This record gives sequence, structure tokens and C-alpha cells, in this order.
Amino acid sequence: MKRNIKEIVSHFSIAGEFVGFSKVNIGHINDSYFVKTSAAGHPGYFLQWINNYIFKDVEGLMNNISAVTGHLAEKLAGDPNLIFKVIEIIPCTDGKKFYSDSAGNYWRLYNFIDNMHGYDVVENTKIAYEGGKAFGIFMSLLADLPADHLTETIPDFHNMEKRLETFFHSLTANPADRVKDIQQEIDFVKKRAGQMLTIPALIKSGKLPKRITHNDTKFNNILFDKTNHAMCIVDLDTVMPGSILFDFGDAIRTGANTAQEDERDLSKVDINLPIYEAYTQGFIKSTRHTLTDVEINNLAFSARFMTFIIGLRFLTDFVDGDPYFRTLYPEHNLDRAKVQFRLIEVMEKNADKMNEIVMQAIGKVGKERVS
Ligand code: GN1
Ligand code: MG
Repeated sequence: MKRNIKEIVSHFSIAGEFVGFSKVNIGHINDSYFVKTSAAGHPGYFLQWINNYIFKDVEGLMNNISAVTGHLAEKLAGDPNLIFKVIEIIPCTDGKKFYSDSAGNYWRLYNFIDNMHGYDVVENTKIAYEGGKAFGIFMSLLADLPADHLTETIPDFHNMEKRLETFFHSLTANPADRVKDIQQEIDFVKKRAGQMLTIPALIKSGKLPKRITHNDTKFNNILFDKTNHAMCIVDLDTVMPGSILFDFGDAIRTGANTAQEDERDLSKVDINLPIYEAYTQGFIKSTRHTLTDVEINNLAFSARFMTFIIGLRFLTDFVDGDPYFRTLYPEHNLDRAKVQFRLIEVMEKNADKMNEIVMQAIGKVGKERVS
């Protein structure tokens, strides 16, 4: 698809004149570009094509992001101890929060957060601790944003019951004739489905509280500065009511995996326990004041829960012929699912250790608070 980026950018209120752009290869859903302008000393902009197949209500989505970034900016302005940055929506020349072109494509522009970097694979425990703390602070800062200010940008996003139902429907429909290739993975899913449904049961019964959560806490959605302080949480498309388990679990799925999400050599997939421990300590330090016993008791398991739900989504997309996640080759989604399932197996072997680490971190914070 040929896109006239200069023309698209001309619909936004930017500083200076458009000078050029480059494609940024990040994420599986939206398309991203860095835009440079002539404004002296300006860091530039981050342009995104919003995937409307996935985000059906773009207006609701952008209103959410506006509510969340506005709330965060207010909180940060009121507390000099919180050194964080917030992404900022750059409005269109007509004042709207996004631009829709004549072909039905949706576009948005953010300020570019410069001099920052992220991690697909976490290099050391200091970075993991910082990341855990940052996602915990992010959630704490949003705790008093009224949930009715947010729409559900993707309904049933982490609803395991629905995800399983969809998967089994896809198996029956078999639109891409790929079911024959995944018998082992189907068995894997069936074997664990019952255990995975314990979390939605706790949510339904009200035993697990609903909070405003990020819902896409891939470790690379945390930006770090040159001294490796976590400075900014990005990708706010799925901020909506959810469980804290979703945010903890997804960060472990990505940050504590020793391999890439789509590694083809499964022997490289393992859980890095020191990284897991450091992330857990950082996260618990910044959320302990609000965590309930049911949340604490399920924190370690949430890593398996989130790895399962995302593995299941990759596998479903493979069966469906890849309509959802961007893929670079035909088995890409299957390879991603295989990595998730291998990660679950290694986490199952380490389940007691992972629980112990949570309890130790709770104990440590408890003591710190007393002294
Ligand atoms: C998608 O596009 P990206 O990488 O930010 C997906 C997440 C998955 C992730 C898997 C809206 O996020 O839920 O965990 O891929 N986002 C959406 O890597 O579906
Ligand atoms: Mg995302």
C-alpha cells in the first residue's frame, strides 16, 4: 500500500515543516513512522496508522488515550518525585485527535520521546527491577481515573473463556486448512484449559478486583533513558479495566523469556529466574499498598496464564490464516505459539520457585515498611 506520509502529516498541527520520515518496525498491529520536521531542536513526531480491523472504535480508542495521558500528566505535574514522561497526542488542524483519510484509513500523531531505548530481551536484573517498578507505578497512578471514562477498546481482550471458545470455533471452521499441522498444540491447550479457567472464575465472582490496567505490558513497551531508568510507558491502546494479573503476567512472558517471542530454536526458550525475581520485587514494591491476597496468591501463575492466552491467540490466528497479527512468513504465528507453549512448560517446572519468589518479595516489602 503506497502511502503519502507528507500529505497525511499535513493534517496535523506540527511545529515546523515536514522534512522526512522513516518506518519504525515495532509491534504486530499498527504501522509506525518517525517524522522529522524543520523546527529547530524539536525531537520530531511518531505517526501511526491505526489498525481499524482490530480497533473498531477509533474515536473511543483515542478518547481513552486522551483521558489516560491527561490523567498521568496531571499526576506527574503534582509530584516532583515522579520523574516520568507521558506521550502526548498531537491534534489535527481541525482539532480532532486523529485523522481519517478518504480511503478509510485512520492516523494519529504523538510527540516523539527521544533519547530512549527499549528491550526485547532484558539484559540484567537492574533493568528488570526498574521495569517492574515502572509498570506498578503506572497502574497506581491510574487507580483513581474513573473506569467509566474509558471504553473497552477490544471487548473480552483477556477473557480466557471467550478466547478458548473462539479457538475451538476456528478449529471447526478450519478456513486455511492448517488444523492438520497443530495436533500437538491442540493437545497442549486442552490439557491446560481447565486450570486456565480458574482466573476468569475469580474475576466473575468478584474475588479478583478489576482495576485500570495497561493490558499490553510487553517489556519493550517501557522506555529507558541512557542511565537505564524507566522513563515512559508507551502503547496505551488497551488501557482499560482488567486484572493486575494481566499486567504482571505479560511482562514476565516477555521480559523473563531468555529467547525472542518468535524464536525457532525452542531449546533457547527458558525462564530467567533472576530477571523474574528482580521484576517481581520492583512490581511488588510499587503495588504492595493495594495488592489483595487473591492477587498475591495468583501472581506467579499469572505468568503462565498470560503466556497461555497469547499463545492461544497466535495459534488461533494461524488457524484462521493470519488475519490479526502481522506475519513475515506462513508459519510465523505457529512459531510464536510454540515459543509461548514451551515457556509455559519451563514455568510449570519452576512453579514452586516462582511462587516462593513472590512471597519473599512480599515479605521484604513488608519489613521495609515497618522499619
Ligand atoms: C500485540 O502490536 P503489539 O506488539 O503492541 C497485541 C498484544 C500481544 C502482542 C504479542 C492490540 O501487541 O495483545 O500480546 O501483540 N496487541 C493487540 O506480541 O492485540
Ligand atoms: Mg501493543
